Amino acid sequence: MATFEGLFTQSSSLKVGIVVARFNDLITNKLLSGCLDCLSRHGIDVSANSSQLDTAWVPGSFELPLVAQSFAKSGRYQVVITLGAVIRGDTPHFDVVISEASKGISAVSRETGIPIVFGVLTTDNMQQALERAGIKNNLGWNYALQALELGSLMQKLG
Ligand code: INI
Repeated sequence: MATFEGLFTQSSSLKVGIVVARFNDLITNKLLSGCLDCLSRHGIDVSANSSQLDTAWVPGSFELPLVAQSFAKSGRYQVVITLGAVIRGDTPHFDVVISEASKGISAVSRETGIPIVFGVLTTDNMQQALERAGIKNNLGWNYALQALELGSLMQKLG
């Protein structure tokens, strides 16, 4: 019987792509900094001239799947992280954006076989988003951990 588990200690063999939405960038910048902090503390070079990490900015969460697809198809990355913040407003726009982002990201991940972490906060208001982006906890950190685990697991599965 084989048991496959991702490790958090094999980061030297990983190249990570991060796609970040600029919409609500008060939140997404905080998610990104939590993400980079976690990657760095697990041995990923996050410096400006790093060969282990690339970052792309898109206008909003709706565009995350397209650029995640480009990253995933490139063959350069073992894992991709998407970061966004979709905050409920007075119109149904919220539902359209989060639905397209979530369906698109999972479709791209399955089509390409590259793990793509769904790091899109979905909250009723800005206070909830701030709490998850650093006031209480920075989920960017968790998204990076999930990326390390999945990248390592997929390498083991070959
Ligand atoms: N994009 C977000 O990332 N979060 C939101 O809360 C949001 N809302 O609510 O409108 C949002 N809209 C922009 C959208 O993602 C696209 O960038 C835009 O529609 C252009 O395609």
